[in-house]
Amino acid sequence: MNQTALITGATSGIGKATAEIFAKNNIRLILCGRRLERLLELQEKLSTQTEVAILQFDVSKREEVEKAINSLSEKFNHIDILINNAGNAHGLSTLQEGNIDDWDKMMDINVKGLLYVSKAIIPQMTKRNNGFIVNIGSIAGKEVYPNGNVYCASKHAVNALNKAMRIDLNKHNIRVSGIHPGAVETEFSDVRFKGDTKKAKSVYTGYKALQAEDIADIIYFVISRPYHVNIEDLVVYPTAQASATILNRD
Ligand code: NDP
Ligand code: 8X3
Repeated sequence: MNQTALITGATSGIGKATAEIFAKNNIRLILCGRRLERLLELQEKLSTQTEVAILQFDVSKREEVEKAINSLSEKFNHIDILINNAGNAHGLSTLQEGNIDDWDKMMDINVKGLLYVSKAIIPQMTKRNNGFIVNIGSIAGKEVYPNGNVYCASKHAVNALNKAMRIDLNKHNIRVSGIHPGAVETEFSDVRFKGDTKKAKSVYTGYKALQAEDIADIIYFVISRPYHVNIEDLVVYPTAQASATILNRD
């Protein structure tokens, strides 16, 4: 085992599936999220395959981020791969009807959270002139769709920050990749619709949505290329989806 990855949002969906495929491939793991029980459960499960540390923190709380990352033991404090995955949509409505608390959450978690975590980890990568950052964006960062406004803005920011990292970290030999999925069947829509499971389920009915494992496979492919190969940007749709609003349902 010679690589360590820190994954934000490892308690569910894409982050959890990424932890699973990384564990299978013997990558040492630092699993992050707010839900401690889930972190402990996953740690126990994956510890049969690799070494696993957990960090419970809210990415949008700057001090929590710094404290958590500074608390890593020596064994886990050499992070080769950072997967900036934590994030969600909160609400789906026009701007004029939008909920400002939802806007704050999306900008604080999806944008500022990604920055706080990156800022805490990048210095060790620049010092070593080595490292890999994978930013999970979205098709919402490539186009704007009705009622998506602030979530789309947050993911456009992730897309911009991904490009900015490529530029700023270039002289430090650090690889940076953005992965931008379309519809993935996770807890994403439960969060967006605040626990309205019927509404959430309807997002994924009538076609085969991407599964978290599909994106995790791609993340593993991206990080396992030879070091001189950097896949900058990938947009990944389910076959049935042509854009955020064009879905070929049964
Ligand atoms: P899930 O809701 O299943 O997972 C979201 C993860 O983010 C959870 O592990 C959650 O952990 C973590 N998270 C959310 N808020 C915070 C916070 N404040 N602090 C720390 N962790 C947080 O959704 P997905 O797996 O689908 O989403 C993962 C990423 O993929 C997100 O960035 C999302 O925007 C993006 N994406 C998703 C798509 C989809 O259709 N599902 C499509 C395109 C992009 P916890 O609650 O334990 O803190
Ligand atoms: C999640 C996909 O289309 O709901 O980022 O924005 S979408």
